[in-house]
Amino acid sequence: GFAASAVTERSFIMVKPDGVHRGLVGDIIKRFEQRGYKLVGCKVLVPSRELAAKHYAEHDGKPFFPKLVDFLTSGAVVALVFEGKDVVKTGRTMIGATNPLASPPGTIRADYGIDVGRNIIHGSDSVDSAMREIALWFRADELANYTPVATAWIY
Ligand code: ABT
Ligand code: MG
Repeated sequence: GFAASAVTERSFIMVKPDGVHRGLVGDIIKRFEQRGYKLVGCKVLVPSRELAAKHYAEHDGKPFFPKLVDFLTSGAVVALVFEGKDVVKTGRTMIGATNPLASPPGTIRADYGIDVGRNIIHGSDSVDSAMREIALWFRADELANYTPVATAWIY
């Protein structure tokens, strides 16, 4: 309704090196903006192996882990934080399945990818993961607190 609600759920979204090299950054940000999500963090960096390994700590020891770290550190990524209602779950729905070939049409991975090792984008898989990942990739003073004028038309 017309009362501005305070929806503070946040997700960590990252355009992976393949997405940056292919020029998909603008399109990915646009999809989240147009859905109604608020961009509160944004930076471009080439991740260190230490940062990549911490990000994917849940996969440490699995056979694909070294290649995964190689891939994530192979170029620039764009680290993003989006905020808004149900952004963690809805972000995962917008992103699609881990394997782009199994991802439904209209999802980011299906629209741009065909390989599980080049799946363009990361999104936090739970609110707890989001908090861990945001703290890993951003300092508190790198996140912006503001109320967009359009909020009353989204909520
Ligand atoms: P992320 O958003 O990158 O975490 O992907 P998602 O949560 O959809 O899938 P998970 B299971 O977390 O995969 C992490 C990365 O590992 C790659 N992967 C995964 C493989 O290469 N082989 C595998 O068998 C599995 C399970 C895919 C994911 N990203 N990349 N690049
Ligand atoms: Mg994951």
